[in-house]
Amino acid sequence: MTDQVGHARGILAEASPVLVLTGAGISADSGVPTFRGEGGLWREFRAEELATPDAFARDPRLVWEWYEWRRRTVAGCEPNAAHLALAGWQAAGADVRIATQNVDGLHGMAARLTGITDGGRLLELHGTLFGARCTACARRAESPDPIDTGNGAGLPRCGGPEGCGGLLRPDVVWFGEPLDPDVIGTAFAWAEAAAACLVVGTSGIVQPAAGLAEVTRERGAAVIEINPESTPITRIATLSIRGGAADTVPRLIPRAVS
Ligand code: BV8
Ligand code: ZN
Repeated sequence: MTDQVGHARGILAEASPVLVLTGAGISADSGVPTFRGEGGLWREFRAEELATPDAFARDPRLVWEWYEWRRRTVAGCEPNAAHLALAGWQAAGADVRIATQNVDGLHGMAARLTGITDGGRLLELHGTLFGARCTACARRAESPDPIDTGNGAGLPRCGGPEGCGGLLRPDVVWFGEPLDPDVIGTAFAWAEAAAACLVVGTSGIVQPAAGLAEVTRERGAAVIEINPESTPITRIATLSIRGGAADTVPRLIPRAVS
């Protein structure tokens, strides 16, 4: 793996801009359960069964309980060496643009810890666990206080002076819902412009996010994958390195900035 890491570091040192596409695997080393690995289950449900508008319409309390559990789980987690290495690379002035599928906020936390204030080169493609929005008037709200799911009445409602009293939902993109057109539009523009795409910790299953790496590849640029397992992205990767994010990503950052 060492010569692959050296080769990948060489490619990334020459490439600008670089698109970094991350998935749940980059946060696994921070203790955040992945979707499809062990621990990705919650009670007996799978993410695809709960992260949908139908599931929320059917049982908003169950879905809020799941998001509450995930928010509590993530609240105790810190960015790991992979998140911090990517933020450090950006802070050192490299044109590195991060598109994450994760809703755990760890990239944003790493940026703040690294002194990055503009946050402008981070797209949270699927929203955030730490926000909510009104199902009636679409107003965004801070993540609600712990949800009293003892009874339906305890579910978070659209409040405040302009509040309409509508039921709040987690501010994430569910399966079957379109991504924010500005967010995914920018992400595909980043993929088109990228001289290399670094893909870290994604099973490459969820679209349209996983398609970003293919766009970069189709433009003839390099795709470098970091994952302990092979994925559908492996077959298009210039280099696919079997390794964990926290251990491998810091070794990829060009020497000049690491
Ligand atoms: C949409 C937010 C259309 C919620 C999530 C083709 C084109 C377009 C759409 C589709 C399509 N085919 C199918 C679809 C529909 C669907 C889809 O992709 N389904 C999949 C299951 C086949 N896509 C959608 O529904 C999207 N919407 O297309 O809308 C539309 C247009 C107009 C009008 C109406 C509709 C919306 C998708 C977004 C869903 N929301 N999350 C929440 O989080 O609660 S997706 C969810 O999965 C998470 O965001 C997660 O990040 C994401 C992807 O999973 P991964 O991040 O890859 O995580 P996973 O656990 O799978 O893998 C972890 C990897 O890490 C593994 O490979 C493992 O080996 C590795 N790993 C483990 N440890 C480490 C590690 N790697 C490194 N280091 C380690 N230590
Ligand atoms: Zn409202």
